[in-house]
Amino acid sequence: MFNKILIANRGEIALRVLRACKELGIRTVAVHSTADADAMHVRLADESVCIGPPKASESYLNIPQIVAACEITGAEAVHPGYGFLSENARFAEIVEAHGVKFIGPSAEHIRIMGDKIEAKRTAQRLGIPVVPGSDGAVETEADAVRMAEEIGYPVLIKASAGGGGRGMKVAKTPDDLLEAYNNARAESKAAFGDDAVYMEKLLITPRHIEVQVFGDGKGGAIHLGERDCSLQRRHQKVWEEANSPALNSEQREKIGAICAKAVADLGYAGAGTIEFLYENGEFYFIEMNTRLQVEHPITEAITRIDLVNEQIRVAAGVGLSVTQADIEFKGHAIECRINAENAATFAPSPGLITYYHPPGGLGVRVDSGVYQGYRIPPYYDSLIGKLIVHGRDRVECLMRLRRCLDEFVVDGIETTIPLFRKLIDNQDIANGMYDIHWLEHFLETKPFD
Ligand code: MV4
Repeated sequence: MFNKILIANRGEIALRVLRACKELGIRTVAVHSTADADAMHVRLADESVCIGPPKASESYLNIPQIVAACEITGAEAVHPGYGFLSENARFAEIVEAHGVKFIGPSAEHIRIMGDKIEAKRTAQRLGIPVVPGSDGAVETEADAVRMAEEIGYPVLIKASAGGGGRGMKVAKTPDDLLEAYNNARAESKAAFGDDAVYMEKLLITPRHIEVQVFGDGKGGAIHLGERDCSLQRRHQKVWEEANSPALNSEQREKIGAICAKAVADLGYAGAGTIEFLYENGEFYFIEMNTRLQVEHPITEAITRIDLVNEQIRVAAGVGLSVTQADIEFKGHAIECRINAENAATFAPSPGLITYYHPPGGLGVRVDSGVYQGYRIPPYYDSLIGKLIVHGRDRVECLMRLRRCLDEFVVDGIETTIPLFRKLIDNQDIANGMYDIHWLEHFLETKPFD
């Protein structure tokens, strides 16, 4: 096992990783920008290194500084958390070239999944069901026209270098096609320096369901069920559930087994998430994430498996602590993302937390790096914490979540907690009846007016 791990991240996820390290008896190195000198992950780490000014491009994304911090402290491995350098294949390569283990999959697997055309081709080859669409890139207008006729309108043009919704264009009819196609290419070129695009059938009212997988890097793999992340706003997840209210255990085992087999055949190492759109009982692969995800705690809640512990075990070469047969899905979990934002407008609201009282009790987890007297810096993502609630079933989980939202006090800044108090009173939410567009429609009803 490693003696010392450097955590190349900040905020709640740096703390999350630090906790897993402590439980394994591994010493921790925090890195931080000058804006984060007072952060909880820095306070709790055994050592810390300041790696630059507030701007992420000069600190948390600064590869030479992070590699230098590894060398100075003698860290044997780097955990990248999520965001920042977590899906940067070059970072994984550079770290390993310096004799430091990257806690995550191989640079090659990161690279494949970062190229959305390559990712989809790989998924299909591995037996994962994909959205009907072009076989690879659509290289000319003539090909676009031919493909769209074959697929059937409406179609969606996606950037191969995109992901997370960036650079997507809809063509409802043949009249829209060339504009959508050329705009997608131009925007992709401008945003990513790559104009490769591909085409898919547009699914109208799907859910977003993702399967948590884990590869041992030696041809073995498991799945840990799915998460329903349909409640999003502008491609930002707001509320996630495990299990999905839309699936039964038969469907869960079936898609889970497909994903685990694919990941095993790929020789994948570490945590991964296979994202699907789900409509009319069918799964359609869209992307694979090669990192730990924000919403991983709901999977931990229903499986009682520490995913960061497993990531570290796999990276250290000691293998997973569980087999597929050991994994049971118990009860229901929901995560609410607490952002430092106005709940109605989503305007960022950094600043001083003057009072802080998180909820507690049975089945309640709050992952956050904030504390009373902490000043949220304005430079980073507005996620300041996550409320994760577990119950024996979905009804108990919802009742417990309502209680927790009543208890949660964060003063001095605005947060998204009031939005969750609206959602918990909604009948569609109570029934688990929502798709990827539900939240945006709900917000159009002006719930705070
Ligand atoms: C789609 C789609 C409909 N049809 N693909 C958006 C983010 C990216 N990961 C994939 N996305 C979508 N791909 C086809 N063929 C609709 C979306 C989409 C979406 C997906 C998941 C969660 C929220 C979403 C919101 C709008 C659009």
